[in-house]
Amino acid sequence: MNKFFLNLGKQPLANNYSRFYKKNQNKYNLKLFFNTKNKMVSISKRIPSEKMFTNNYPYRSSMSKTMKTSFYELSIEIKKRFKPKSILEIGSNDGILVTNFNKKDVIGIEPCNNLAKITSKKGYLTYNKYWNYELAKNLKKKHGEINLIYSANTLTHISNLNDVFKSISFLLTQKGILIIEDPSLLECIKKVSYDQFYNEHIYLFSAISVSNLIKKFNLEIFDIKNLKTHGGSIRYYIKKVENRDIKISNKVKKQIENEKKFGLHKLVTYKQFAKKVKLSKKNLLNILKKIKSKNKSIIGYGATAKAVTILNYCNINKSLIKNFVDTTPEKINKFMPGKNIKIIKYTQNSLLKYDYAFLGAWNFKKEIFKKEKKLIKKKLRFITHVPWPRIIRK
Ligand code: JHZ
Repeated sequence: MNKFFLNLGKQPLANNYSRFYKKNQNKYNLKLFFNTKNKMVSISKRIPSEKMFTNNYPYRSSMSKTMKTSFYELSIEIKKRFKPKSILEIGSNDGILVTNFNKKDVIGIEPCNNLAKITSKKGYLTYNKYWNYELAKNLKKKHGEINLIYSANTLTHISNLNDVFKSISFLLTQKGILIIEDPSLLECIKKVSYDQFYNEHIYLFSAISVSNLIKKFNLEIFDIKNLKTHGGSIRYYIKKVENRDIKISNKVKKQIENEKKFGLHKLVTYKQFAKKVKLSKKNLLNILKKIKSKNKSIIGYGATAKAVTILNYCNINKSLIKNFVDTTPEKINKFMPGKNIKIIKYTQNSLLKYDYAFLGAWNFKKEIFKKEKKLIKKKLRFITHVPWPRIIRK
Protein backbone atom coordinates (compact mmCIF):
# COMPACT_ATOMS: atom_id res chain seq x y z
CA MET A 1 0.00 0.00 0.00
CA ASN A 2 2.85 2.41 0.81
CA LYS A 3 4.52 3.23 -2.50
CA PHE A 4 7.93 4.88 -2.67
CA PHE A 5 8.28 7.98 -4.89
CA LEU A 6 11.25 10.13 -3.84
CA ASN A 7 14.57 9.80 -2.04
CA LEU A 8 15.85 13.06 -0.51
CA GLY A 9 19.04 11.38 0.68
CA LYS A 10 20.54 11.30 4.14
CA GLN A 11 19.38 14.17 6.31
CA PRO A 12 20.41 15.36 9.78
CA LEU A 13 17.78 16.33 12.37
CA ALA A 14 16.35 19.51 10.88
CA ASN A 15 16.37 21.65 14.02
CA ASN A 16 19.61 20.34 15.48
CA TYR A 17 21.77 23.47 15.14
CA SER A 18 25.12 22.94 16.86
CA ARG A 19 27.91 25.25 18.02
CA PHE A 20 30.54 23.29 16.09
CA TYR A 21 30.46 21.83 12.63
CA LYS A 22 30.29 18.07 13.08
CA LYS A 23 31.41 16.23 9.99
CA ASN A 24 30.01 12.94 11.19
CA GLN A 25 26.65 14.16 12.42
CA ASN A 26 23.93 11.47 12.57
CA LYS A 27 21.92 11.42 9.36
CA TYR A 28 18.78 9.52 8.51
CA ASN A 29 17.23 8.39 5.22
CA LEU A 30 14.55 10.76 3.98
CA LYS A 31 12.36 8.70 1.67
CA LEU A 32 8.84 9.69 0.68
CA PHE A 33 5.88 7.34 0.29
CA PHE A 34 2.29 7.57 -0.91
CA ASN A 35 -0.34 5.32 0.61
CA THR A 36 -2.60 4.19 -2.21
CA LYS A 37 -5.40 3.26 0.22
CA ASN A 38 -5.80 6.24 2.56
CA LYS A 39 -3.92 8.69 0.21
CA MET A 40 -1.56 9.87 2.94
CA VAL A 41 1.95 11.08 2.04
CA SER A 42 4.59 10.33 4.64
CA ILE A 43 8.27 9.73 5.27
CA SER A 44 9.45 6.24 6.17
CA LYS A 45 12.06 6.83 8.86
CA ARG A 46 10.47 7.81 12.17
CA ILE A 47 12.76 9.51 14.66
CA PRO A 48 11.57 9.34 18.30
CA SER A 49 9.88 12.64 19.29
CA GLU A 50 12.22 12.97 22.28
CA LYS A 51 15.18 13.26 19.89
CA MET A 52 13.58 16.02 17.81
CA PHE A 53 11.54 18.07 20.27
CA THR A 54 14.07 18.66 22.98
CA ASN A 55 14.34 21.15 25.82
CA ASN A 56 16.38 23.45 23.58
CA TYR A 57 14.08 23.46 20.56
CA PRO A 58 15.14 26.49 18.51
CA TYR A 59 12.02 27.21 16.41
CA ARG A 60 9.99 30.14 17.74
CA SER A 61 6.70 30.88 15.98
CA SER A 62 6.78 34.52 17.13
CA MET A 63 9.83 35.38 15.01
CA SER A 64 7.72 36.70 12.14
CA LYS A 65 5.12 39.45 11.90
CA THR A 66 3.18 37.39 9.34
CA MET A 67 2.65 34.54 11.80
CA LYS A 68 1.80 36.86 14.69
CA THR A 69 -0.90 38.52 12.59
CA SER A 70 -2.25 35.18 11.37
CA PHE A 71 -2.62 33.82 14.93
CA TYR A 72 -4.09 37.07 16.25
CA GLU A 73 -6.73 37.06 13.49
CA LEU A 74 -7.55 33.44 14.24
CA SER A 75 -8.05 34.22 17.94
CA ILE A 76 -10.59 36.91 17.00
CA GLU A 77 -12.40 34.47 14.71
CA ILE A 78 -12.47 31.76 17.41
CA LYS A 79 -13.94 34.15 19.99
CA LYS A 80 -16.61 35.50 17.62
CA ARG A 81 -17.55 32.34 15.72
CA PHE A 82 -17.33 29.61 18.38
CA LYS A 83 -17.35 31.45 21.73
CA PRO A 84 -15.58 28.55 23.50
CA LYS A 85 -15.45 28.46 27.29
CA SER A 86 -12.36 26.30 27.25
CA ILE A 87 -9.57 26.12 24.67
CA LEU A 88 -6.64 23.73 24.44
CA GLU A 89 -3.71 24.14 22.10
CA ILE A 90 -1.55 21.16 21.15
CA GLY A 91 1.98 22.45 20.44
CA SER A 92 1.63 25.96 21.86
CA ASN A 93 5.28 26.82 21.03
CA ASP A 94 6.15 30.24 22.54
CA GLY A 95 2.51 31.21 23.08
CA ILE A 96 1.84 32.97 19.78
CA LEU A 97 -1.85 31.91 19.91
CA VAL A 98 -2.66 31.26 23.58
CA THR A 99 -1.55 34.70 24.73
CA ASN A 100 -4.44 36.20 22.71
CA PHE A 101 -6.96 34.59 25.11
CA ASN A 102 -7.87 35.08 28.75
CA LYS A 103 -5.55 33.07 30.98
CA LYS A 104 -8.41 31.25 32.66
CA ASP A 105 -9.87 30.00 29.35
CA VAL A 106 -6.84 28.39 27.73
CA ILE A 107 -4.43 25.49 28.27
CA GLY A 108 -1.22 24.98 26.30
CA ILE A 109 0.52 21.65 25.62
CA GLU A 110 4.16 22.03 24.66
CA PRO A 111 6.76 19.24 24.90
CA CYS A 112 9.81 21.53 24.56
CA ASN A 113 10.60 22.86 28.01
CA ASN A 114 12.37 26.01 26.82
CA LEU A 115 9.18 27.02 24.95
CA ALA A 116 6.68 25.86 27.59
CA LYS A 117 8.56 28.00 30.12
CA ILE A 118 7.90 31.15 28.09
CA THR A 119 4.10 30.85 28.41
CA SER A 120 4.18 29.47 31.98
CA LYS A 121 6.19 32.52 33.06
CA LYS A 122 3.49 34.75 31.58
CA GLY A 123 0.90 32.95 33.74
CA TYR A 124 -0.62 30.72 31.03
CA LEU A 125 -1.26 27.15 32.15
CA THR A 126 1.10 25.06 30.03
CA TYR A 127 1.72 21.32 30.31
CA ASN A 128 5.28 20.49 29.36
CA LYS A 129 4.21 17.17 27.83
CA TYR A 130 3.83 15.25 24.56
CA TRP A 131 0.29 14.89 23.25
CA ASN A 132 -1.11 11.36 23.78
CA TYR A 133 -4.03 9.43 25.22
CA GLU A 134 -2.50 9.24 28.69
CA LEU A 135 -2.32 13.03 28.84
CA ALA A 136 -5.86 13.42 27.43
CA LYS A 137 -7.17 11.17 30.22
CA ASN A 138 -5.41 13.21 32.90
CA LEU A 139 -6.63 16.48 31.40
CA LYS A 140 -10.23 15.25 31.34
CA LYS A 141 -10.01 14.30 35.02
CA LYS A 142 -8.57 17.69 35.96
CA HIS A 143 -10.35 20.12 33.63
CA GLY A 144 -13.32 18.19 32.18
CA GLU A 145 -14.10 18.12 28.45
CA ILE A 146 -12.82 20.92 26.23
CA ASN A 147 -14.91 23.10 23.87
CA LEU A 148 -12.25 23.90 21.32
CA ILE A 149 -8.97 22.18 20.52
CA TYR A 150 -6.49 23.83 18.18
CA SER A 151 -3.21 22.70 16.71
CA ALA A 152 -0.97 24.29 14.07
CA ASN A 153 2.02 22.59 12.49
CA THR A 154 2.13 19.93 15.17
CA LEU A 155 -0.06 16.90 14.39
CA THR A 156 1.92 16.15 11.20
CA HIS A 157 4.95 15.82 13.51
CA ILE A 158 3.46 12.92 15.50
CA SER A 159 3.93 9.40 14.17
CA ASN A 160 0.87 7.73 15.75
CA LEU A 161 -2.02 9.66 14.21
CA ASN A 162 -4.57 7.14 15.45
CA ASP A 163 -3.60 7.93 19.03
CA VAL A 164 -3.63 11.67 18.23
CA PHE A 165 -7.23 11.72 16.97
CA LYS A 166 -8.52 9.17 19.48
CA SER A 167 -7.22 11.44 22.28
CA ILE A 168 -8.72 14.56 20.72
CA SER A 169 -12.12 12.96 20.18
CA PHE A 170 -12.04 11.70 23.78
CA LEU A 171 -11.36 15.14 25.25
CA LEU A 172 -13.66 17.20 23.04
CA THR A 173 -17.26 17.96 24.11
CA GLN A 174 -20.03 16.54 21.93
CA LYS A 175 -20.50 19.94 20.27
CA GLY A 176 -16.77 20.69 20.44
CA ILE A 177 -14.66 22.09 17.60
CA LEU A 178 -11.25 20.96 16.46
CA ILE A 179 -9.18 23.32 14.28
CA ILE A 180 -5.94 22.13 12.78
CA GLU A 181 -3.64 23.79 10.26
CA ASP A 182 -0.66 22.45 8.40
CA PRO A 183 1.17 22.96 5.10
CA SER A 184 -0.98 21.96 2.15
CA LEU A 185 0.20 18.96 0.15
CA LEU A 186 -1.47 20.44 -2.94
CA GLU A 187 0.55 23.67 -2.65
CA CYS A 188 3.74 21.72 -1.98
CA ILE A 189 3.29 19.58 -5.10
CA LYS A 190 2.28 22.59 -7.23
CA LYS A 191 5.23 24.68 -6.03
CA VAL A 192 7.75 21.79 -6.09
CA SER A 193 8.61 22.88 -2.54
CA TYR A 194 10.17 19.55 -1.63
CA ASP A 195 11.82 21.28 1.34
CA GLN A 196 8.50 20.84 3.19
CA PHE A 197 9.81 17.33 3.77
CA TYR A 198 12.23 16.85 6.65
CA ASN A 199 12.36 14.43 9.55
CA GLU A 200 9.91 16.46 11.71
CA HIS A 201 7.29 16.47 8.96
CA ILE A 202 6.27 12.84 9.14
CA TYR A 203 3.11 13.55 7.13
CA LEU A 204 1.97 16.19 4.68
CA PHE A 205 -1.80 16.53 4.88
CA SER A 206 -4.39 17.02 2.15
CA ALA A 207 -8.14 17.42 2.61
CA ILE A 208 -8.48 13.96 1.06
CA SER A 209 -6.16 12.24 3.54
CA VAL A 210 -7.43 14.15 6.59
CA SER A 211 -11.06 13.30 5.87
CA ASN A 212 -10.13 9.63 5.37
CA LEU A 213 -8.14 9.59 8.59
CA ILE A 214 -10.62 11.23 10.96
CA LYS A 215 -13.66 9.20 9.87
CA LYS A 216 -12.52 6.38 12.16
CA PHE A 217 -12.82 8.69 15.15
CA ASN A 218 -16.29 9.91 14.32
CA LEU A 219 -14.98 13.27 13.18
CA GLU A 220 -15.61 15.21 9.95
CA ILE A 221 -14.37 18.40 8.30
CA PHE A 222 -17.08 21.08 8.12
CA ASP A 223 -15.08 24.02 6.81
CA ILE A 224 -11.77 24.75 5.15
CA LYS A 225 -9.66 27.84 4.74
CA ASN A 226 -6.65 28.11 2.43
CA LEU A 227 -3.94 30.20 4.05
CA LYS A 228 -0.82 31.84 2.63
CA THR A 229 1.30 30.93 5.68
CA HIS A 230 4.16 28.44 5.38
CA GLY A 231 4.00 28.60 1.59
CA GLY A 232 0.33 27.57 1.52
CA SER A 233 -1.43 25.89 4.42
CA ILE A 234 -4.91 24.56 5.02
CA ARG A 235 -6.95 25.24 8.13
CA TYR A 236 -9.40 22.39 8.73
CA TYR A 237 -12.46 22.98 10.91
CA ILE A 238 -13.61 19.66 12.34
CA LYS A 239 -16.60 18.49 14.39
CA LYS A 240 -18.06 15.27 15.71
CA VAL A 241 -20.29 13.56 13.12
CA GLU A 242 -23.16 13.38 15.62
CA ASN A 243 -23.22 17.18 15.95
CA ARG A 244 -25.83 18.10 13.34
CA ASP A 245 -26.08 21.79 14.41
CA ILE A 246 -23.24 22.75 12.10
CA LYS A 247 -23.65 22.57 8.33
CA ILE A 248 -20.85 21.31 6.13
CA SER A 249 -19.56 24.08 3.90
CA ASN A 250 -19.29 23.60 0.16
CA LYS A 251 -15.63 24.56 0.47
CA VAL A 252 -14.84 21.08 1.77
CA LYS A 253 -16.18 19.36 -1.33
CA LYS A 254 -14.51 21.96 -3.55
CA GLN A 255 -11.10 21.46 -1.93
CA ILE A 256 -11.33 17.69 -2.32
CA GLU A 257 -12.41 18.09 -5.96
CA ASN A 258 -9.50 20.46 -6.59
CA GLU A 259 -7.06 18.01 -5.06
CA LYS A 260 -8.47 15.21 -7.19
CA LYS A 261 -8.28 17.36 -10.31
CA PHE A 262 -4.60 17.78 -9.57
CA GLY A 263 -4.22 14.03 -9.04
CA LEU A 264 -3.38 13.95 -5.33
CA HIS A 265 -5.15 10.59 -5.11
CA LYS A 266 -2.89 8.98 -7.72
CA LEU A 267 0.65 7.65 -7.44
CA VAL A 268 1.60 8.94 -10.90
CA THR A 269 1.32 12.57 -9.63
CA TYR A 270 4.00 11.90 -7.03
CA LYS A 271 6.26 10.18 -9.56
CA GLN A 272 6.01 13.29 -11.76
CA PHE A 273 6.72 15.46 -8.70
CA ALA A 274 9.88 13.41 -8.03
CA LYS A 275 11.12 14.14 -11.56
CA LYS A 276 10.50 17.87 -11.07
CA VAL A 277 12.41 17.79 -7.76
CA LYS A 278 15.48 16.29 -9.44
CA LEU A 279 15.38 18.98 -12.12
CA SER A 280 14.91 21.67 -9.47
CA LYS A 281 18.07 20.50 -7.70
CA LYS A 282 20.08 20.58 -10.94
CA ASN A 283 18.86 24.06 -11.86
CA LEU A 284 19.42 25.53 -8.39
CA LEU A 285 22.99 24.22 -8.34
CA ASN A 286 23.61 25.68 -11.81
CA ILE A 287 22.45 29.12 -10.66
CA LEU A 288 24.57 29.08 -7.50
CA LYS A 289 27.66 27.83 -9.34
CA LYS A 290 27.27 30.41 -12.11
CA ILE A 291 27.08 33.22 -9.55
CA LYS A 292 30.16 31.93 -7.76
CA SER A 293 32.09 31.65 -11.04
CA LYS A 294 31.62 35.43 -11.38
CA ASN A 295 33.19 35.90 -7.94
CA LYS A 296 29.94 37.12 -6.42
CA SER A 297 28.94 36.24 -2.87
CA ILE A 298 25.80 34.48 -1.62
CA ILE A 299 24.24 34.47 1.83
CA GLY A 300 21.26 32.38 2.99
CA TYR A 301 18.30 34.35 4.35
CA GLY A 302 16.38 32.47 7.08
CA ALA A 303 18.01 29.38 8.62
CA THR A 304 14.85 27.31 8.23
CA ALA A 305 14.28 23.60 8.74
CA LYS A 306 13.28 23.63 5.06
CA ALA A 307 16.71 24.98 4.05
CA VAL A 308 18.33 22.02 5.82
CA THR A 309 16.61 19.68 3.36
CA ILE A 310 17.79 21.79 0.41
CA LEU A 311 21.41 22.06 1.59
CA ASN A 312 21.75 18.35 2.33
CA TYR A 313 19.84 17.08 -0.71
CA CYS A 314 21.66 19.40 -3.13
CA ASN A 315 24.96 19.09 -1.25
CA ILE A 316 25.42 22.83 -0.87
CA ASN A 317 28.18 23.88 1.47
CA LYS A 318 30.18 26.95 2.47
CA SER A 319 31.85 27.24 -0.93
CA LEU A 320 28.46 28.14 -2.45
CA ILE A 321 26.56 29.82 0.41
CA LYS A 322 28.95 31.47 2.82
CA ASN A 323 26.63 32.10 5.79
CA PHE A 324 22.98 32.24 6.76
CA VAL A 325 21.36 35.16 8.59
CA ASP A 326 18.52 34.62 11.03
CA THR A 327 16.74 36.60 13.72
CA THR A 328 16.25 33.67 16.14
CA PRO A 329 18.63 34.03 19.12
CA GLU A 330 18.71 30.21 19.57
CA LYS A 331 20.15 29.71 16.05
CA ILE A 332 22.81 32.44 15.99
CA ASN A 333 26.50 31.39 15.89
CA LYS A 334 25.50 27.81 15.23
CA PHE A 335 25.88 25.72 12.08
CA MET A 336 23.24 24.65 9.58
CA PRO A 337 22.61 20.96 10.41
CA GLY A 338 24.81 18.67 8.31
CA LYS A 339 26.72 21.54 6.70
CA ASN A 340 29.70 23.79 7.49
CA ILE A 341 27.66 26.97 7.00
CA LYS A 342 27.49 29.27 10.04
CA ILE A 343 24.37 31.22 11.00
CA ILE A 344 25.02 34.84 11.85
CA LYS A 345 22.85 37.37 13.60
CA TYR A 346 20.55 39.28 11.29
CA THR A 347 21.22 42.99 10.89
CA GLN A 348 20.81 44.92 7.67
CA ASN A 349 24.54 45.57 7.80
CA SER A 350 25.24 41.83 7.82
CA LEU A 351 23.78 41.70 4.31
CA LEU A 352 25.72 44.65 2.90
CA LYS A 353 28.74 42.72 1.67
CA TYR A 354 26.67 40.12 -0.21
CA ASP A 355 25.47 40.28 -3.81
CA TYR A 356 22.84 37.54 -3.55
CA ALA A 357 20.65 36.06 -0.84
CA PHE A 358 19.18 32.57 -1.10
CA LEU A 359 15.69 32.62 0.43
CA GLY A 360 15.71 29.87 3.05
CA ALA A 361 12.50 31.44 4.37
CA TRP A 362 10.84 31.78 0.92
CA ASN A 363 7.48 31.46 2.67
CA PHE A 364 8.09 34.94 4.15
CA LYS A 365 9.14 36.48 0.83
CA LYS A 366 6.65 39.34 1.09
CA GLU A 367 7.66 40.26 4.66
CA ILE A 368 11.37 39.99 3.81
CA PHE A 369 11.15 42.02 0.59
CA LYS A 370 9.37 44.79 2.45
CA LYS A 371 12.10 44.79 5.10
CA GLU A 372 14.94 44.76 2.57
CA LYS A 373 13.49 47.30 0.13
CA LYS A 374 16.51 49.62 0.39
CA LEU A 375 19.07 46.87 -0.12
CA ILE A 376 17.18 45.49 -3.10
CA LYS A 377 17.23 49.00 -4.61
CA LYS A 378 21.00 49.17 -4.07
CA LYS A 379 22.19 45.78 -5.34
CA LEU A 380 21.00 42.76 -3.33
CA ARG A 381 19.31 40.10 -5.47
CA PHE A 382 17.31 37.19 -4.08
CA ILE A 383 17.48 33.58 -5.26
CA THR A 384 14.67 31.11 -4.71
CA HIS A 385 13.87 27.57 -5.75
CA VAL A 386 10.08 28.02 -5.46
CA PRO A 387 8.21 27.34 -7.69
CA TRP A 388 11.31 27.00 -9.91
CA PRO A 389 14.95 27.95 -9.27
CA ARG A 390 15.65 31.52 -10.35
CA ILE A 391 17.10 34.89 -9.47
CA ILE A 392 14.22 37.17 -8.62
CA ARG A 393 14.48 40.30 -10.74
CA LYS A 394 12.36 43.18 -9.52
P1 JHZ B 1 9.90 29.02 9.11
C1 JHZ B 1 9.61 25.22 11.36
O1 JHZ B 1 10.02 25.14 10.01
C2 JHZ B 1 9.72 23.88 12.01
P2 JHZ B 1 10.90 26.28 9.32
C3 JHZ B 1 8.45 23.18 12.28
N1 JHZ B 1 8.67 21.78 12.11
C4 JHZ B 1 7.34 23.56 11.38
O2 JHZ B 1 6.46 22.80 11.11
C5 JHZ B 1 7.30 24.93 10.86
O3 JHZ B 1 8.30 25.73 11.40
C6 JHZ B 1 6.00 25.59 11.18
C7 JHZ B 1 13.79 33.39 10.26
N2 JHZ B 1 13.41 34.73 9.77
O4 JHZ B 1 8.78 29.63 9.86
C8 JHZ B 1 13.07 32.96 11.53
C9 JHZ B 1 14.37 35.72 9.68
O5 JHZ B 1 15.53 35.49 10.04
O6 JHZ B 1 9.85 29.17 7.66
C10 JHZ B 1 13.06 31.46 11.37
O7 JHZ B 1 14.29 30.91 11.85
N3 JHZ B 1 14.01 36.95 9.23
C11 JHZ B 1 7.99 23.46 13.67
O8 JHZ B 1 12.15 26.45 10.10
C12 JHZ B 1 13.00 31.24 9.87
O9 JHZ B 1 13.45 32.43 9.27
C13 JHZ B 1 12.73 37.24 8.82
O10 JHZ B 1 12.46 38.37 8.39
O11 JHZ B 1 11.06 25.91 7.90
C14 JHZ B 1 11.59 30.97 9.39
O12 JHZ B 1 11.25 29.66 9.66
C15 JHZ B 1 11.75 36.20 8.89
C16 JHZ B 1 10.35 36.47 8.43
C17 JHZ B 1 12.12 34.95 9.37
O13 JHZ B 1 9.91 27.52 9.54
